[in-house]
Amino acid sequence: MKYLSSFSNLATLTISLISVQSATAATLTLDFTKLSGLTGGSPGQTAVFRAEIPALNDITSMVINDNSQGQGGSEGQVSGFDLDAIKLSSIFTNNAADVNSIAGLDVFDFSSNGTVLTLGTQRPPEASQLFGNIGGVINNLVATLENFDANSTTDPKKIFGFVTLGDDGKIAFKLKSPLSITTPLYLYFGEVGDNGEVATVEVMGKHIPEPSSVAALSLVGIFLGVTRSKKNKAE
Ligand SMILES: [Ca+2]
Ligand SMILES: [Ca+2]
Ligand SMILES: [Ca+2]
Repeated sequence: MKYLSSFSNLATLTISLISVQSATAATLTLDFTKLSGLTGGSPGQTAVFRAEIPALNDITSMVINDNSQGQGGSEGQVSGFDLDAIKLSSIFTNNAADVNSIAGLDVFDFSSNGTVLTLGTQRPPEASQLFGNIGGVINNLVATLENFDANSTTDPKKIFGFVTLGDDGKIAFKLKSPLSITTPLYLYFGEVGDNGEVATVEVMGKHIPEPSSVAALSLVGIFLGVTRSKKNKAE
């Protein structure tokens, strides 16, 4: 009976140590790479960037922040980063021309339920509003964030297919449901015009412990469990 009791304590302790470790929340700033070539509508001049998302638990949101420092691109309604589309995929590509045809995960909701747009500022001369939103909410009939299809122009008859964040603006994507990644995935996003505007990308999730750290924690748990059971016997 005593043996069974000690074993049960040990198992409980080991599991609780692991769950404490796996619950470590993190906001990761991702590094990204510019793909070869361009894509988009007509004219199609969307530069595509790829970031690798490491293994994470319960990813709830991603944020794209304009980091152009007021440089690059044009002014007025297209000031700052011009987001054509965003896609999360298990497929790796180096070619912007491929990004529309690779399969994407169904994780984004481009309505106001799944996006929070924080508009930045316009460079003068200012327009009535930044492009691709209505009153600070994404107008996805115009932005089409599921498609790398932007017409890279400020011609009012042709401008289409993206949302402009403004200088220091940002857009947060709340995923449809928390996502766990056990093998790395690729996040692709497009900047209309390929004209020097840049962004930072953040992912909010929880670290998955490395297999080696789980093993180490199990050993710590066993050691503590044995020490504790010896102490209990002495009492
Ligand atoms: Ca711009
Ligand atoms: Ca688009
Ligand atoms: Ca641009």
